Formats: sequence, structure tokens, C-alpha cells
Amino acid sequence: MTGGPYTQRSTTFPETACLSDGQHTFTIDDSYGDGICCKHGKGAWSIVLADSGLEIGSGREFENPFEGTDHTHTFMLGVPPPTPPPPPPTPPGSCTDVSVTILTDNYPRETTWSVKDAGGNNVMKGGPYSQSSQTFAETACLEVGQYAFIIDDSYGDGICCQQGQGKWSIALADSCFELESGGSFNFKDELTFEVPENLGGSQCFRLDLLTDTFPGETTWEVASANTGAVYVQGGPYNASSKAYTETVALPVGDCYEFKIYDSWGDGICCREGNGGAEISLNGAVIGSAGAFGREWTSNKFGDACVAINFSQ
Ligand SMILES: [Ca+2]
Ligand SMILES: [Ca+2]
Repeated sequence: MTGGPYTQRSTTFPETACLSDGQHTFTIDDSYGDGICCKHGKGAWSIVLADSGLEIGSGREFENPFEGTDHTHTFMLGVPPPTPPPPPPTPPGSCTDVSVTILTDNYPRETTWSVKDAGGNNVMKGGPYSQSSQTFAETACLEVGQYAFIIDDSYGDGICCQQGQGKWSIALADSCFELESGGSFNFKDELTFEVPENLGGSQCFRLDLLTDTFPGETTWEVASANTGAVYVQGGPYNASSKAYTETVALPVGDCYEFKIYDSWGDGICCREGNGGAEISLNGAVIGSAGAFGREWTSNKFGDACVAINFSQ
């Protein structure tokens, strides 16, 4: 099909033709280079299926009016547009997220650990660490079965309690359920643990808080981002410069926000001590705060936030 040039302004010129199935390209050119809209009149073009009246393309302004072909529009006839393949389904319950959390002591470089499967293969490992009195978490999705956890201390005095209050723990990341924990050993601690079937139903929120010099100013809460309902709250605290860990299994099907408050308004870092708050969900860190003034609010998190974001 072809059309133009035209002699009458502000007039509609329809052309109809029977086109074969398949891909077609519509091209429109303007010899002056300023398109058909909108400086000199409100011109427009449209492509319509004559039988059904369905518009399959239209336009006014051209995207590149001063370069070669002014505008092209490609359309398909008789063939439904290809639908993108659905994402591969992740079989539920085929593995369970297991997190290993290490709170280092004063000599973090002495600490290494690993998790081995029944065949003796390393499936997780961590350390040595460079920061003392800090929490480090690793998460892996492990299949049902028996695993070995091995933690080594190169000096031979473990991670608790001669040189700081270190701790290790193995937990089911989604439910916060702690399988094993410890810290007092010599050169090596070794044990086996069972990974059960993944039953779902909750997600594990975790707060690692290091208080500053004025822990009595610090409070926090986890609330539904949709309804504002508070699920859990904590603080104020008594001990300064102390590491606190709070875990809570939050129901699936909601979207959450974490808020931390400082009643004095100077945060928990860095004028009166070096406090800090780190939050994680199912073993993955999702936010941290320290020098926040009076209040800090995290990004929204939880399984039900994803659907909301996609629909917007
Ligand atoms: Ca040690
Ligand atoms: Ca403060």
C-alpha cells in the first residue's frame, strides 16, 4: 500500500487493502522533517483492521523527524503475538535454606568453618574473618539429609569466652529455628545435623544490634507495610556497646517495614559510641543503619511485597 503526498489539509484519507498474514511494516515520511503533528496542525496516522475496527497502530509525533525514514511501525497479521515463556517453576520444598551465623570474638582471623554433605563435599564455608564482634551469615539451600559442621580455631581457644563472646549457630533460615549452636571449644568443634523437609509458612527476620553508649534511647519495631500492624518490637536496652540478636518468624503473605528509633535524636553512631543495626531476611542482609538521627525506616521486605511491586 502507498499514499500521499496529499493536497488537502486537515482531511482524513483512508486506504484499504487485503494484506496477507505475517509481518508488515508501515513507514511514514515527512519531506520537510517536522512530522505531521503538532506545530502545523494536529495530523495523525492509524492502522485499523477494517473488519473488526481494531486499531493495531497509531501515532502523531515522529520519533526521529530529521533522519532518513521518519517513522516505522511493524505489525503482525493472522498470527498471535508470541507469548514469553513462563519462568521455570522452582519445585517447592526441594531444598531448605540453612543459615550459618558466626559472631566473631576478639580474634576473628583464627576462625574458619565448613559444612559438608554426606559425601564429604563442602557445601558451605566461611572465615577467616577480619572484623571482631561482628555477625557474619551465610545461607545455602540444602536438600533433606545429614550434614557435618566443622569449625576450626587456629589458636586453639575457640571463639568464646576468653577473648570475647563469639558464637556460631546453624538455623533454618525461613523459620528462625536454631538447629545447633556453640562457641566454647579448643582447636575444633564438629557435629552432624539434619536438614528437614521445607514446610514453608514463614520467613525469618533477624536484627543484629550493637548498642552505643546510650542503649536506653534505642527502640525498634517490625510492622506490616500494608496495615501498619506491629508484629514485634524491642528495646530500650540496658547494656552499652553490646551485641544483641533478635529473630522472629514473620508470617508469609505480608509486606513489612523495620523502624529503629532513637529518643535523643542522635542515632546510635557515631558520636556516643559506634552502635549499628543490621537487618536480614532468611539469612540475606537487607539493610543497616547507625547514624540515623531520630528514626530510620528500612525498605519494604517480605514475600508479599514482590507482587505489589510488579503490579504497579
Ligand atoms: Ca580463638
Ligand atoms: Ca542515641
